Amino acid sequence: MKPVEQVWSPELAAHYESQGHWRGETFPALLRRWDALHPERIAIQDRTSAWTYGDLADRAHRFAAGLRKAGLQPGERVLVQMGNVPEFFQAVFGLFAAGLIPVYALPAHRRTELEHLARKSEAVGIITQSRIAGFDHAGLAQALADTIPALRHVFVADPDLENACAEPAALPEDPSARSVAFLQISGGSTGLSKLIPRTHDDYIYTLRESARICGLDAQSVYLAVLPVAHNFTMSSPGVFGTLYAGGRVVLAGDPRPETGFALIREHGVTMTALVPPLAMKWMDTAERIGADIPSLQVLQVGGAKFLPDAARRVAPVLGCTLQQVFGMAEGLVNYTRLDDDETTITETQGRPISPDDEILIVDDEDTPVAPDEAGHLLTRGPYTIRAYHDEPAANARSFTAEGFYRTGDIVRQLPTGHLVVQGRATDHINRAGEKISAEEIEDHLIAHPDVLDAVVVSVPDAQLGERTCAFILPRGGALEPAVLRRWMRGREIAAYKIPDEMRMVDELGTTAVGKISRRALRAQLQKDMTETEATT
Ligand code: OOB
Repeated sequence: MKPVEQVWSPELAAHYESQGHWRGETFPALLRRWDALHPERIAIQDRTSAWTYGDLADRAHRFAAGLRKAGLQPGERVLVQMGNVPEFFQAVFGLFAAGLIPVYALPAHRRTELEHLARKSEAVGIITQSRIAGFDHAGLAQALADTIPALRHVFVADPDLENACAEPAALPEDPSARSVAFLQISGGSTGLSKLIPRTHDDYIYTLRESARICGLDAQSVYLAVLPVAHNFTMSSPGVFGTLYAGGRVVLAGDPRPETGFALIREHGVTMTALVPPLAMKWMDTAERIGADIPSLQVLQVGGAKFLPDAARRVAPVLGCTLQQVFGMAEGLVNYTRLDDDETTITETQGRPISPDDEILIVDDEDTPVAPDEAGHLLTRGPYTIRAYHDEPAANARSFTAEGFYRTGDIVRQLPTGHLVVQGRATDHINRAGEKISAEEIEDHLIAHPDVLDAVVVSVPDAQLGERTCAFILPRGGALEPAVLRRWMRGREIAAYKIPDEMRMVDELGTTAVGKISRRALRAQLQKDMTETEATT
């Protein structure tokens, strides 16, 4: 099995340590500390259950003992595909306590994505629920285990994880804080998702600082609306940051505004986080039927660009402070600060967490642009990865020789350090915060026997921010979009990846599409589509 690791240069690592960013804390140690300090306090709640920090520790440790008893060994990887349920935390902290490495899949993922993640991480097991939003996840997990010999263990958390627990037993020693705690997944602009190894030291640093920047303390109540496995909901400050601060996490079963408003009222929620399309839906509903959510102090919006006009509505309509969050699973997270002036809050995407986040804004030749000019955002710092797991080619493309991560985002920086996101240089579609690789979808379309070629682009969309449009060059004869839609469903991919629009064309501008010309072609089609949109 390939080791997972994340290595910074010795000089930078020493610096991050000397600055007190990396403090040698680990997730299993955090759980024991919370249990020792405030076992009676409520940690996690949903519609039907409320777990104290003591309950969480007890359940996680018994699950860890069960994992050990089942024969799983420290350092092995386990996929976790769960919705916003308390058992997610039992699963993940149980894995940490047993020295295992969670790989976070999203609930929307289907066989194709899971199989890729399982193979790439060499996972030995999967933890899932029997159903999420009506889909048979237990069946899928079993089918995966039947096809991938290394994937030997299937744990289904229904009605709970008790069947997989054992009496507390000796657990392995805590891992090094420099070791990898888990694997997040990249939105991915080329092909399939890549695995992002995050260490205990680097991730816990973001929790500590995010909780401080966002004003969290033991009185804070955070409502998780977006999937908890996503980096935004997990750590900015998200569910883990809230637990780090000793606060309470409330889990929403669905993202509807009615559900959210009811949970905020019922539990006295002080903070929640949404992607822009959801934030707009919540504001529209609040204007229509009222929200009555006086406890809500901060609404975070991130994952995709929140336009200033919409941002300006948050405070008057929802009666809370807006915080914009511009982050990435690879590391760098920017926040507008709660005491920034209104223009900064509504017109920028915030500034970095750390004084040691290095920001470079460069032109196509990697030369720094003039101050306030837009360019490619490159970054390096105490919690931004230096490499994806087992991706030599992508690593060579995505990181500079000095270890800066090429984010693919086009930004400009104000004299205050705040960043304004202007757009994106890489070929992914940001559909309501879900990132879709154009190339991945093209590959699925081109696999159809009647498709000669396909190019996928994003189109501005009032609701979603961006939607996906596929230009299809059929091999000959008529090809119905409905046929291709069925084909795409048959590929067993996340539903959000199926193109919103399919346009059959007689030509795609150039036929012998190599990598370079395909990019040019995408750019051209993108431009044509955007101009058509603007005039209709
Ligand atoms: C978050 O993480 P990912 O990994 O799903 O996506 C990262 C990409 C960024 O590179 C950028 O293209 C886009 O999502 N993005 C934004 C944005 N926040 C993310 N674009 C414009 N404005 C924003 N506010 O999406 C993520 C991770 C942690 C915290 C927040 C978001």
